[in-house]
Amino acid sequence: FDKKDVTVIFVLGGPGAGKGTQCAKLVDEFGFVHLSAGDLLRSEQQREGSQYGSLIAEYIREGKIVPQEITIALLSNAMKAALESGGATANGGGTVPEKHRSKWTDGKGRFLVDGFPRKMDQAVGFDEEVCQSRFVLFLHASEQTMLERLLERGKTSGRADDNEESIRKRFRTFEETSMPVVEYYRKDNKVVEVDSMKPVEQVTEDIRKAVRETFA
Ligand code: UP5
Ligand code: MG
Repeated sequence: FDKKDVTVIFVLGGPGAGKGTQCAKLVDEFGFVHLSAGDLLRSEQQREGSQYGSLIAEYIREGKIVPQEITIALLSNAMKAALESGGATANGGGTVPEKHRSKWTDGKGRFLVDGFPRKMDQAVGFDEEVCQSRFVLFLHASEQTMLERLLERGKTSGRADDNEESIRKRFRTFEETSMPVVEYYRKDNKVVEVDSMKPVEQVTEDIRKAVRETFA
């Protein structure tokens, strides 16, 4: 697909910051297509015949970043599929209120890319091979808050990385490897930061406000 036909917003934040939760809310409201890099990797891991299954499982358990080629290919294929099915256009992705349409490049595929890029090589690779993001939404929460959320979710999530040992490794990777990506975009004035420790509805409202201010 053509870069000009897509608008991409990256949604970043530490493990358990609420990326998936907030993306789901924004999908309802703005008709974005939500692509979670972690979800795409988990489903590739489980796909029968995948040559990357055991590699992905190992990286996720260790909280390490899967080689960028794999993740970028999964994302770019998912974007292509959404565009071809019409699922990512203004009319296909959900009901987009009239007042928001021009802001979201009407008629083009609009994507919320959740949990990506989280390493510098991914950021550069995606920019070059797929497209540049319109902006980056950064959800901030303390490690204590994120740890509590993930341990709670771990009781039922079935995620192989929702245990304290993996969570600590994910935190370390986030600080050492992913925060530099956020700082890189900050220098570009592309980051919209929101406090994600408030109740879900309040965070969503703060995101709306911040986005509105950014595009006013
Ligand atoms: N919750 C959410 N918001 C709340 C709020 N405001 N108040 C109270 N509770 C709130 O939320 C987590 C939990 O908190 C939920 O129970 C929720 O109800 C509650 P969620 O929205 O799921 O948070 P999210 O930020 O999406 O957390 P997630 O665990 O998905 O973040 P990670 O970044 O750790 O996971 P992801 O799936 O993105 O990646 C997993 C692994 O895949 C990585 O560690 C890595 O190994 C690999 N990966 C790559 O290698 N490359 C990539 O590009 C991406 C992933
Ligand atoms: Mg998530």
